[in-house]
Amino acid sequence: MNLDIVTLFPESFDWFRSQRHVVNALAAGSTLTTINPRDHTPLSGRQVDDAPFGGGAGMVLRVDVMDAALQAHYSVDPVELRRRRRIVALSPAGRLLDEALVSEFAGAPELTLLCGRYEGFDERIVEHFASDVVSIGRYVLSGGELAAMVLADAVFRKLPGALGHADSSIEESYSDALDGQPEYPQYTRPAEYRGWRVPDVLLGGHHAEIRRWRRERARERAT
Ligand code: 6GU
Repeated sequence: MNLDIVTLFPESFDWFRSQRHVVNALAAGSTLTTINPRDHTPLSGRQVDDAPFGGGAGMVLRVDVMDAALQAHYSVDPVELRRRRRIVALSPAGRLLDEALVSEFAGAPELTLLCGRYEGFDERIVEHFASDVVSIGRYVLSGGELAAMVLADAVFRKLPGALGHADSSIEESYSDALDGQPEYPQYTRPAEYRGWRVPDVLLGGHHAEIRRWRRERARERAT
């Protein structure tokens, strides 16, 4: 996966880049590249945003600046670019991200995420440069960076090798339906805490019984 993120705050991805599953994915050949529109703006004073036409609070990321940034990085007209790769604009007004959409993105060889800031993007960025508009929930964040990290985290953990050997060896006991997440309750030591006991079946070592118990608990949770 070659993941590019267009952001005015590339340093906000430093922590994300250090996460183990991301480190593993990068070691296995994936890439994570940030592109800062400020480095490519045709405007003076490294300007990237402007006041909204019609008035209102906040600033809007300019379409000419996004055009220049994409053009500079990909050496192709962004209008053409979105026919060649998924260009995802992160916006609270977008399609809700779910596991199916994550899987779709994880299956793409290349992905570009556009982070808006301030009051968001000039709508022409979304209309003419983006192939998808995605939201991570019905609430408003102050920028697309956190949403991009949520999307990137969910995508990277699906890539082969991202979760490492230890995790893949226990994959069989995990549900396909939830993409590697156990849907049954998990417990660890201590076996009893403040009188709260771990279910006996999990302490017994009878693997067939444990499997059955987990299947039943998973079924309960699904309903
Ligand atoms: Cl993708 N962006 C912003 N700014 N806020 C959001 C969001 C995205 N998804 C939910 N809230």
